[in-house]
Amino acid sequence: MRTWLPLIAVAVLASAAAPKPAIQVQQAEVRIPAGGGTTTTGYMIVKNGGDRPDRLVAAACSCAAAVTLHESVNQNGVSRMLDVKAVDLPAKGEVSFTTGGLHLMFTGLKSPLKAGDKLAVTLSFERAGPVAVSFAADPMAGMMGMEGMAGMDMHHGHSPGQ
Ligand SMILES: [Cu+2]
Repeated sequence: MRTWLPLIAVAVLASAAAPKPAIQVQQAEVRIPAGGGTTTTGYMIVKNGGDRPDRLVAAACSCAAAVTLHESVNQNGVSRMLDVKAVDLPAKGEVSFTTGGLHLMFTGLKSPLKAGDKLAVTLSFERAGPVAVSFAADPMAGMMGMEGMAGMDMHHGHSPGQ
């Protein structure tokens, strides 16, 4: 009996390591810029259903020259945007990208957006790897949440960077 125990332990470890898709992205929207501008913002909710933390480290879209991770912060009453190197996703947790907080920054949009357009964005996660997400173009993107009416709101989840 005793000699079987190590084999059982190995079997349990192997099944626990089996991969499963952990990342889910919901309410992915990009705001249609006013006046045909070529810079805009994207919003979403990123859920990590996995047992281990992950990090969003990059975003890309063939629709734009660049997509970067940004966070709006309020410093001494002045709202400004900071580059974010990575966004931590706790195990079994979620992070919201909303107006006045974290967002994707699209620069150099290659064609004008209209309502109903879908942008194919690839999000890159440290652990989960690339995840393809369709962002819907909407003139009100990011404005439907609790903070939607307060563009200069004072509360934001955490300080930028590490
Ligand atoms: Cu920005």
